Amino acid sequence: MSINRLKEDLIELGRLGRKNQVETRNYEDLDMDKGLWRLEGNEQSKVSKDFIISKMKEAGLEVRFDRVGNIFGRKVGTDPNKRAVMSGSHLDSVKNGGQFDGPLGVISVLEAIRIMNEEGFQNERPIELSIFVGEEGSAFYQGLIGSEVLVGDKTYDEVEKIKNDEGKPLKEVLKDYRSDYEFDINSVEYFIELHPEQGPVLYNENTPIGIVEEITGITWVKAVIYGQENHSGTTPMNSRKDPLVAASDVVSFTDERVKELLSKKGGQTVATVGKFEVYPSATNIIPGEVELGIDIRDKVDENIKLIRNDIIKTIDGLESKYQVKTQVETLFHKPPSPCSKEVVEAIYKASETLNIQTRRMSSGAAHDAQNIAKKVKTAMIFVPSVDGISHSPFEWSRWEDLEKGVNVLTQTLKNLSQY
Ligand code: HGY
Ligand code: MN
Ligand code: MN
Ligand code: MN
Repeated sequence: MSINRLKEDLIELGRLGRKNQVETRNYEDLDMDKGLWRLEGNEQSKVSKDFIISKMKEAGLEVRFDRVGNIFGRKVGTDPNKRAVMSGSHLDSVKNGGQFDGPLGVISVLEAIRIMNEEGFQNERPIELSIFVGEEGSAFYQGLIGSEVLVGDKTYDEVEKIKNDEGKPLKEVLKDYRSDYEFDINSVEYFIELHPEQGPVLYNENTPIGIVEEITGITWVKAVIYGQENHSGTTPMNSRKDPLVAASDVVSFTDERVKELLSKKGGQTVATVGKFEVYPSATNIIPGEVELGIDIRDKVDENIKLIRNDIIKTIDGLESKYQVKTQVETLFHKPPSPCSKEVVEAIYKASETLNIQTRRMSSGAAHDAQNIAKKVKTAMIFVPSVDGISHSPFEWSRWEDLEKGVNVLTQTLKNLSQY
């Protein structure tokens, strides 16, 4: 396998995903201005999709788009009656994100297929490369929407209508990268996603490969707090309706409540107020409204619901405390998702064949794989994230780790395509 070809493709995708198209080849040349802004429908997203589609065609894949812009590339097998082995990830990034979260799981499958082509490997099952739309929720605010449609958690009709920040529906935003085709998940037997761990475990242990047995549960809550926009100089403190003071209660409550739960029960609950938008945001104006995006995760679904309900209660209590109005919406909820033992063992066997050290683990990040796992035997392969950093311009994985990841993925796909 040629790590250089994989490396060139990943670097080119990284270049296409940045605002000013700068190139980043090594960890040393990263800085805060070099994040990716590949949001569904923007220019970076379009040129990146064009790049990938041309590479998929070069590799001889039949490329198809479905109704919500998921992209599929099929390598036909010698036995078309057998259900496919699917592998893939997402291309979209978070705002100012890293260059491996998503694209690694796409380019790695492309590279595996190119290797099979060069070796003349005859896969019995079809091999399906999948690129899921809108995984990060950075353009359409709800995450994992492309893979949700494939397993029926949302319908094609619902997702086509989801609006972006400009109020445009997905169907319009992605009109050049969609068709009326609906993908049938029952045509798939196995699914694997190769992904950076996005946490510190593998890197700190210096273990090259993680085999994911379980993926975290996750819920996103959107809250808007409406106050009374007013003059900062002429409005006495006791007659204000300040949504920003009210919103700051939510931030400190979220942090304190999770730490209290952890001190009582231990575990790995996390909660983050990652989105905090003040309107109109000027030094001499008491804000009119504040929008919060709250992300809650745990391997235990009950804990997610407990924290979410307590946060919602706190938000409801703001109305009397600060004379503000509030609106709260749970955008989506995914329970913790176990992976398939059969696929976990298949990844382990492939790693043993290649004499590559592995460890089993759970995922703190959410993934399309947790949706697909509802209908298809699924597992994930992790590679180390340098310093455990992700969702940041400083996200990085070492090329020698990626080489091992792609080799394990290739061997696993070969094995599963012959079962
Ligand atoms: O948010 C996540 O965990 C994933 O990276 N979308
Ligand atoms: Mn991500
Ligand atoms: Mn990801
Ligand atoms: Mn993912």
